[in-house]
Amino acid sequence: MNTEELNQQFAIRDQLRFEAGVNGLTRAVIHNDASSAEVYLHGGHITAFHPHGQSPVLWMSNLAQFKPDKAIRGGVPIVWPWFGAHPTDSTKPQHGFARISEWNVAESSAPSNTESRLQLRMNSSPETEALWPHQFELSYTITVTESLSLKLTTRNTGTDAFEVGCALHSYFAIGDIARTTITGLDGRSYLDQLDGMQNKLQSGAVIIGDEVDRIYRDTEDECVVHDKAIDRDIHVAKSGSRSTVVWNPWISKAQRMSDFPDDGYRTMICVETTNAAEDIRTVNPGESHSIVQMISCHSSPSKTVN
Ligand code: TA6
Repeated sequence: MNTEELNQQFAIRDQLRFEAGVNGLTRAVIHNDASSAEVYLHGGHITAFHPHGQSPVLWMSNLAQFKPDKAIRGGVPIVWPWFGAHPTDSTKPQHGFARISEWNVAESSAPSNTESRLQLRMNSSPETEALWPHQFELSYTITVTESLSLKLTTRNTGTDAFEVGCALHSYFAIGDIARTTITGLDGRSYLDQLDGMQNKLQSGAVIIGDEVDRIYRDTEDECVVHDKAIDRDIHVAKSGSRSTVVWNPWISKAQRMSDFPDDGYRTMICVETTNAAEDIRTVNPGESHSIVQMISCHSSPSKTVN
């Protein structure tokens, strides 16, 4: 559908419309009395979430390439149906193909002037089956209020069970990585992707002073990104997931990524709601699995209220 047809069928007066975004890629622009947001149909990719009165919650690379065969750098990439490299074929796209596919609009609604909902959908096709030989319907429900709720549902529409790894790979905007900590993972074990997937134990808050790439295991807990530089706490709650990934590329990896500014590591942190490592899920024929991430902002308690 072109933007005119999308607006005829799904636009919501004063809350939701479609337009040509960067490089002409179609995006939904959401603006209600609570927040604003942007969602590209390319990759089903949220590129902005901005509660009124707050600074942007999601980090976006100023070098992001809005190209059909490339994932957008920043925002919330959808990693699906495998996390990381394909388990047996390294020629297949890193982090699966959902984030480099064109999604369709299934529904839009505005339950109130402070709540906007958009559902995107992606179905299996000959192209997807060439990469991953299963039939599926993938739906993504985005609910924008003063918080952001993301629900990714995998339905097996085929006749054989399949395994899915996935992530809502959220990039959060912070004032300064040196003044940021992450709580909610104390006492959890994690696989260190930078040290041969060694199993290690988290003690206390996560402090970032170098490249970090960890799959935290067996946790359903909410994480909080404490951003002391701007006195903000970003709460990342979840369901349908028992693994959480924390990633910051730090200096040298940032320099190696062409779509990532060299100093970008200072103002971003990824806290990802995942089904990764041993948390991948089996979906039987006719059944579904949903993974949900709920993002909300609060002024940090240390902020003096006057
Ligand atoms: O989620 C962490 C991670 O798997 C890292 O290893 C790093 O590769 C990051 O994802 C970004 O991956 P991408 O394919 O988007 O460059």
